[in-house]
Amino acid sequence: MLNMKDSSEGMDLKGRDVLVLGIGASGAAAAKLLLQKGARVTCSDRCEEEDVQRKAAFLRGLGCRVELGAQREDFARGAELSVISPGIDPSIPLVRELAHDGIPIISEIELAFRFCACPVIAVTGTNGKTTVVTLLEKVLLSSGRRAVACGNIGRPFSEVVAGENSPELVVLEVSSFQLEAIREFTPWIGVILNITDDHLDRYAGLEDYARAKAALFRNQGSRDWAVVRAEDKSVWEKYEVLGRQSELLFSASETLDNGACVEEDTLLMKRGGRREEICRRRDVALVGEHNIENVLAVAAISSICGVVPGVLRETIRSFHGLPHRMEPIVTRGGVRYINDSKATNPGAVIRALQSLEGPVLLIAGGKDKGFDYSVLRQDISKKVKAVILIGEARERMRRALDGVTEALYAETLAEAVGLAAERAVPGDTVLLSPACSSYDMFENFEERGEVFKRCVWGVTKNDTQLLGSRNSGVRSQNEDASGGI
Ligand code: UMA
Repeated sequence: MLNMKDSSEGMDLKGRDVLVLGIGASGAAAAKLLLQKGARVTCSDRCEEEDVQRKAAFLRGLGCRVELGAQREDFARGAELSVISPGIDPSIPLVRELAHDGIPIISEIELAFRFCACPVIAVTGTNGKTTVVTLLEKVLLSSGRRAVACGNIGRPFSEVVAGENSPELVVLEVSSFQLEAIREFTPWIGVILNITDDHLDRYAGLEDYARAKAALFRNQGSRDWAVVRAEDKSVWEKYEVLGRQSELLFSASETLDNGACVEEDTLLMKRGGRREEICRRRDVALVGEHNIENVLAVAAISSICGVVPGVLRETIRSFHGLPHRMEPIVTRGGVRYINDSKATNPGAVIRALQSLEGPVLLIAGGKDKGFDYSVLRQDISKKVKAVILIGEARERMRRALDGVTEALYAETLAEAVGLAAERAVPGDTVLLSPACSSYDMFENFEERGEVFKRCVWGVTKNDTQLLGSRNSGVRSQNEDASGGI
């Protein structure tokens, strides 16, 4: 068995038997990195579908042993180390068996970190991670740093580490799943943007989910930095992960003596008695108040990295954001259509609603992750004229929102857009912001957003081309479990 204590500074994996669980993006990248380091790699994936078969054949070609199908508890025999994909729940029998046998289980980001030659800036939080990571990468590149964005954003960290061109800085988007199996992973700058309910299908509650996120700061020492939202500082203090590193705060609502904040309509960076103007509110090209927070977080990190304010300001001015995140589609007949398909939890919907002026027709629903949707009542009662509900969660959502606003059901996203368009008058906004993941009706949130856009551009509610790939009904739990989380 691999002694994890003696194995920092790279880990000597030559000739070691390593088990990789899951051969999705992160598992496949981990397997390649392990092979590069001389390990004997066995991969296991429970799925036997065609695209997984293809991936398995490719990995076999590289020299891995790959088993598809039932992940039997005895499968792990002989493994000295195992690398777990983020989408695999650690409570499955195979993983429990590994733990029982004392075989170290590490996440793919832990493996990559052991071989990463440059400092890591790791960004987590319930919402805004991808926006912050993307904007930060742009800021750093504009200031002449060889920075690379990777991680939960899509490109696995292991792929970057195994690549030929070593970056100067890694900007890593990190999910709570990836943090569950870290050991020595230590970001130079750790950032937690915010925390609200999410992934309740994996965690017992907010407490459990927050504990997983807090692990980001666990190994940090005096040379490292924790960047947190001022309003959340007490949340992280509870987990005793702050204090050893330096801290920098950001806040869109509090004036800070040290940190990134807003005074009147100016975004400011205050550090060590110095006060620098970042930009005016109107310079921020991103839509919504929550994006002011995201920009402030980027400003705080940039300041630690020594980026000059001019570069930061120009990048903020020219960054219009990412698809499917409060993405304006069109204004037609005085009605704005906004695609916020990435809003897969209630916190994201609250942020979306708070950032909009005027009446909203809200399209929500999808795969039910077990949220308490009544947290939406207050903002919905203030802004939403009607909520059009789709997908598996619609019945529970309707009950949670009972009496707050008009609630309608639609069988398909196209029908939902049609119903919203019929009710909208000039000045209204039709907003897709589902509070749910998409897997009951679509491949992923991107496909849901694309279908929404096509509906908005061309909609007629009877157009069957616009119904979404799996829109013939709600998939069963089991079927859903085979893809994504
Ligand atoms: N699998 C098993 N056994 C199981 C469960 C799954 O073998 O019990 C297999 C599946 O059959 C599949 C593989 O594991 O072949 C999938 O692994 P995965 O779900 O970990 O997905 P990856 O393709 O490796 O992608 C992961 C992240 N996915 C998840 O965390 C669910 C990607 O984030 C990330 O971009 C990628 O690694 C690279 O780092 C996606 C995501 O949805 C975007 N993240 C969640 C989010 O943002 O909310 C956390």
